[in-house]
Amino acid sequence: MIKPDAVANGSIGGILKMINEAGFRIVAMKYTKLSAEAAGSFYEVHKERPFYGELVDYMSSGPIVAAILEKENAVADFRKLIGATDPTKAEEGTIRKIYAKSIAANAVHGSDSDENAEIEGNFYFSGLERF
Ligand code: IDP
Ligand code: MG
Repeated sequence: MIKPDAVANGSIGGILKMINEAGFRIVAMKYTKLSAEAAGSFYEVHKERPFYGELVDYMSSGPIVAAILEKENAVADFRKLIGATDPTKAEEGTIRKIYAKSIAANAVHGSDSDENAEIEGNFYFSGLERF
């Protein structure tokens, strides 16, 4: 996902360029907006964490870009491309280092396992929306 802060400040193109240049294939993509309920459900695994309410408010605050990306070793390679959750700790040249504003508004989401990538892909896309 490209998160609301990055969409709002015109970073969609720059982020997609980095994703393309890193060798990911786009299987599905959409520009959409999460309701608070949908954001709460997407981030259900974090519901006990202190920032959950803030995260749900933020993720439903404006449009996002959702995509399914394909590549050999995609989960690990995408986490490497986006960098650490906290942009002040992200490596130079990573998407979050370049585009993220804060630990909460950190520009992009990446799945943390193949299993969650499957779940999160199904959250946004039906089979007919994948190419
Ligand atoms: P990740 O996105 O790097 O996998 P997670 O720990 O899974 O990081 O947290 C999910 C999202 O919750 C983060 O991307 C960020 O938007 C938000 N978040 C994480 N830690 C904090 C925090 O300490 N304060 C506010 N928001 C946070
Ligand atoms: Mg995570």
